[in-house]
Amino acid sequence: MSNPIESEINAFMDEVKAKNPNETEFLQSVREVAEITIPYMEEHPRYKEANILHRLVEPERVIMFRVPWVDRTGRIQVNRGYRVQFSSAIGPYKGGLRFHPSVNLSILKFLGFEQIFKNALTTLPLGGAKGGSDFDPKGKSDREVMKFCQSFMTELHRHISKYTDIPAGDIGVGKREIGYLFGQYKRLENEFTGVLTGKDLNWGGSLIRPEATGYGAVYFMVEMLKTAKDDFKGKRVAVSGSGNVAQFTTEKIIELKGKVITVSDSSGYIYAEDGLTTDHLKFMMELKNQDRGRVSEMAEKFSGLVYYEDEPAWNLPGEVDVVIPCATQNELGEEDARKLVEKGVRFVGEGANMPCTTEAVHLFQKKKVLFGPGKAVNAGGVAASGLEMAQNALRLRWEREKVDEKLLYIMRNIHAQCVRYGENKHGEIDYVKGANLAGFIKVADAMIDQGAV
Ligand code: NDP
Ligand code: 2IT
Repeated sequence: MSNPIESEINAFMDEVKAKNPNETEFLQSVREVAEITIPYMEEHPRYKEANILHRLVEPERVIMFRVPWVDRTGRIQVNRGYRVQFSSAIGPYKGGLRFHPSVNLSILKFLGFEQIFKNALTTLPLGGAKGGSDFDPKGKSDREVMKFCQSFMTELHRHISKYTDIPAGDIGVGKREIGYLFGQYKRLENEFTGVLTGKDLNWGGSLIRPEATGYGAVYFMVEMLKTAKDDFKGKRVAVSGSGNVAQFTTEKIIELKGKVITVSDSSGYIYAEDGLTTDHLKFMMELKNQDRGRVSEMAEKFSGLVYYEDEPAWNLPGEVDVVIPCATQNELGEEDARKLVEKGVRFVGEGANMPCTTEAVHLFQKKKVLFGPGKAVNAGGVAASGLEMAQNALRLRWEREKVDEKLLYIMRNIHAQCVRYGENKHGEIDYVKGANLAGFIKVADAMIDQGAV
């Protein structure tokens, strides 16, 4: 027989499942929040009386649209575009756009739902949203990407503004895509405003925004390691991915004298027994950002690097102290977690959104591995986006040091919130509980203040 709280969680999940059948990623992210907030609400009935959780899992608005565009051969292609405007309780909708063939409503709803709590943790006034398309920028020419972005924005522009909804990048959406999207918005609205973040420095971007998610993740992990009276020096760190988040996570760890022993892409992973050097990283950044190549080319260029085709980084040979998955959702499962525990991992931080499956998270926690969830660990990116919005509103640009200092302060504050709401009487920190509760309370209080809207 399950206890009454468990029954309540299961009954709630059954309801959400009935309304959102087949949305596995969305249901996974909702369950994590429900498991933590439903017991809390037993002791704080005002949230239950206001029916907060049922209201929160219903997006304020979902926009889904056709995106037709003409490819280089003259053929008319069509993709599906989305924007999930999840919650505006504490600020205008804010969150990235993802262009990847795997994009569907479930994935964008999970990302939008996560974004609500993440944005609340930053302490900035930002609501939660996510959007994107099943368009695949891989193998497309710059012109094709431009055509697609222009068509995407031709529909999206009527649903966003600097006061309503401020998109940014995510997987497959970087500086190039943000440029084309911004250009089309400006043309349609005849307005030069900070409606997107992640802009280039020349036209309204912020210093440190490109670095912010990776740097922020490492700033958070530094605080986590401190709770165990430890630091990054000499640590063997397994990173996955080789995109924006992986690149700047790697850069900061090298600066702190840690050893990044793996990076990857969807084709395989690179193993660096002695840790990646700044030369390796520079090559990887050019390879990924300009040439749009594959990590396998790193092993062709440098003799000390080994490439493993079709394998996740978690298969790495040798020992590991810290794991920071920075690629995509559910890339690290229970079996991977078990192997990593055997190899000695003590600290895990999600650079990506929900890269660890529920079972993997539970295993890490059972084995007393300190585990930081994405909504806390990777919040530095959206935090710097919030700082970009502030600079746009003030019509000025802050120095690199100033933005970096604010980012560090925000990440330390997020860590402190996790400790405040997640520490038990033995001094053990449950970061999943801490991050979810801290984010939930802020949003729930705002919803109560604003009434049934
Ligand atoms: P990029 O597009 O820059 O890089 C994505 C990386 O992940 C690439 O190495 C890519 O490999 C790999 N990847 C993507 N999809 C898959 C897949 N299905 N299987 C295996 N590997 C995959 O994206 P970002 O670095 O910006 O984003 C990475 C993660 O971080 C995402 O979860 C994103 O939501 C999250 N995030 C990003 C933030 C940001 O500011 N950019 C902020 C907070 C979180 P390949 O080249 O082979 O596709
Ligand atoms: O997942 C995320 O937090 C992002 N992709 C960044 C969102 C943003 O608005 O900067």
